[in-house]
Amino acid sequence: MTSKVDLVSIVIPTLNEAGNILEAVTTIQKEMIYPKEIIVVDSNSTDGTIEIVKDTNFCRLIIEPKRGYGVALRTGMKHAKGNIIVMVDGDGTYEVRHINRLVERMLEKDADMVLATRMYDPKKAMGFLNFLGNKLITFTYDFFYSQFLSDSQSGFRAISHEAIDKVQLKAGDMAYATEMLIEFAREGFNMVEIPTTYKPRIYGKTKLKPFKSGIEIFSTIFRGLLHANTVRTCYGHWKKNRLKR
Ligand SMILES: Nc1nc2c(ncn2[C@@H]2O[C@H](COP(=O)(O)OP(=O)(O)O)[C@@H](O)[C@H]2O)c(=O)[nH]1
Ligand SMILES: [Mg+2]
Repeated sequence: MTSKVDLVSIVIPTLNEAGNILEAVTTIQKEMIYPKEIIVVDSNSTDGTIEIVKDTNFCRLIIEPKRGYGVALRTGMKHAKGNIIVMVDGDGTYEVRHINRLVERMLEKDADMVLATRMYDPKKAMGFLNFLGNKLITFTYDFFYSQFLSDSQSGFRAISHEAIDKVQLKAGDMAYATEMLIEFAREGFNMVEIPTTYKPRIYGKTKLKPFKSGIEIFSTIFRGLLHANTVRTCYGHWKKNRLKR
C-alpha cells in the first residue's frame, strides 16, 4: 500500500540504446512532478549509451556487467532509495510522459503496483506476433492467478518499494516481469492498470528472443502454481471478486 510519495526511483535498464536513452531521460526529468532519482543500469553498452548517460549530470549510472533484463532491474532496485520505484525501458517505446499518471493512480487506488497497459492504444503500434504472444501469456496468467490485467508484459510500472522487498525474484531474463506479477498475486498485493500508448523502436534492435522468452515465461507461470500458497491466495481473490459482482 502506498499512500504518499517521498521519493520516486526511476530504474531504466539499457543495453546499446544510444539513439533512445537521451530522449527518455530528459522527458522524465522534465515531466516528473514528484521528487525523483533516475537510475540507469547498463550492461557495458558499446554504442555510447554510457557516455550519453554520464553527460546528462542528472542520472545515476550503474554498470551491471552481467547480462539480462531481470538482472539489470534487480540491481537498479537494490540501489533505489525511493518508496516508489518506476521501471521503464530505455528504448523510447514507452510513453514516458505518462509517468506521473502511474504514481497518481498508485496513490488513488492504494495500489502495490500500477502497470501502463498498451492494449488500448488506438495506434496499435505493437507488432502482431508480440501482441498475440502477450495476449496468450496475459490470458494464462489472469486465469491461473485470478487477476484482470490486459498487458502482463508491460515494462512500464510503478511499484511499491515495500512490496517488492517482500518478494524474492530470481529470473535474470525477460521472465522477470512475469515472475514479479506471480509473486505479487501470491502475496495478495493490489495491481491496477492505466492506459498508455506505445511507439515503435526507432534505433537499435530488440533484445527479446520471442521463442526462448515465451518458453521461459510460460514455465515461470506454471512453476508458480506449484506453490500451495499461490492457489490459496488466488482462489481467495477469485472468490472475493466473484462475490463483488
Ligand atoms: N542493462 C541491461 N539492459 C538490458 C539488457 N537486455 C535488455 N535490456 C534493456 O531492457 C529494455 C527492454 O529490452 P528490449 O530489447 O527493448 O525488449 P522488448 O521491449 O521486449 O523488445 C531496453 O531498455 C534494453 O536496452 C541487458 O542484458 N542488460
Ligand atoms: Mg523495448
